[in-house]
Amino acid sequence: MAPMASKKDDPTLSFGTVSRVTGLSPDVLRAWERRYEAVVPMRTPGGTRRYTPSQVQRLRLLKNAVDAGHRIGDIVQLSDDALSECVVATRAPRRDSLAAALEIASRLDAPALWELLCRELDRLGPADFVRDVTLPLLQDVGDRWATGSITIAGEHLVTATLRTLLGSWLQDHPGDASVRPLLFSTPPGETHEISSLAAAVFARASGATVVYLGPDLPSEELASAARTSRAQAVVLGIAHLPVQTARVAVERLGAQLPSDAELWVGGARTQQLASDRVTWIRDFDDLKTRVMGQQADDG
Ligand code: B12
Repeated sequence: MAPMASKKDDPTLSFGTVSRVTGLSPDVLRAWERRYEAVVPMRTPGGTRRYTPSQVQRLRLLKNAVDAGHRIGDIVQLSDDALSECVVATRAPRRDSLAAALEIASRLDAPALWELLCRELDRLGPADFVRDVTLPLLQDVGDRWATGSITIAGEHLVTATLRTLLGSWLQDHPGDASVRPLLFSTPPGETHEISSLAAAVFARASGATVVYLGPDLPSEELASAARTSRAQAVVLGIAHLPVQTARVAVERLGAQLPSDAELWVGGARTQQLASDRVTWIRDFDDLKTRVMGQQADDG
């Protein structure tokens, strides 16, 4: 039998929200549960379904694999990792564009890199562009940078181009100004900004109103910005900062933020920062789930 929901501790989502977030129609979602036990949602005392973030994530993986041409009955037993691999295998064309971007960056051809990335953004849309091009490209650049197979100039060109492209997409897509925004930044000392910017674009593409403040902001500034903008949450991205340093910054900010503003953290080792005050954002899918959950709460 399905366990009972504990809504207070667990940011569970309703059936309707899960249907919207995953893109699965209510009929398909019900059929996947009934026939295949794709997930077993919790039930409120009144019998209403509630879904945990990890169940939503699993439904997304299943949908991606089905969209990629697999039959639900063949894949429903696979682990999350195996499902991700199914999907990655169908994204070969994007890997081609990553290889092209790296080759162009290594000969420092700025206009060609701009053109390629603009084309990919148009073709894929912002959410897929962030997840399937921006993040893997930076990871590849990082690997090559570490082994010396791309120059520092090549790495800087990729970062600068992505920052301009994602920044201008945000400028061109302002959210609803009457909605309380999510503020994106990084803690003091964290100059790696692209994953925070990418997260802001992803959240905007998922329907949130966002304000991107750039990296490396003192907590006093962030807290004051949250008050000024009546932020729903401040979202910090962390790439390199040691956990202890990040913890001090995050706790300080948590104490300074208005009580109705949440504090979310994502990125390397940030799971260790989770507390009653601080919500750990596992990955971009989790970010989307929480954005949609907030919209459902507001609506
Ligand atoms: C570009 C880059 C820089 C640029 C940054 C420019 C800019 N404007 O952002 C510059 C040149 C400034 C730079 C400087 C340094 N860098 Co650097 N840099 C990189 C590089 C190549 C890409 C970083 C990036 O944007 N990654 C983007 C994404 C793909 O990776 P990510 O940050 O890990 O984020 C992932 C998750 O953590 C998550 N995530 C992250 N944030 C968030 C937020 C939310 C809300 C969510 C949901 C998820 C999420 O999403 C991503 C996808 O999974 C990486 C290599 C790499 N593999 O990442 C090195 C890297 C991060 N740098 C590194 C280092 C060591 C440095 C320096 C210390 C180098 C030096 N000796 O000076 C300095 C540090 C400066 C400082 N004080 O912070 C190391 C960090 C190692 C570590 N973990 O400790 C890396 C990994 C390179 C390496 N292989 O050694 N760097």
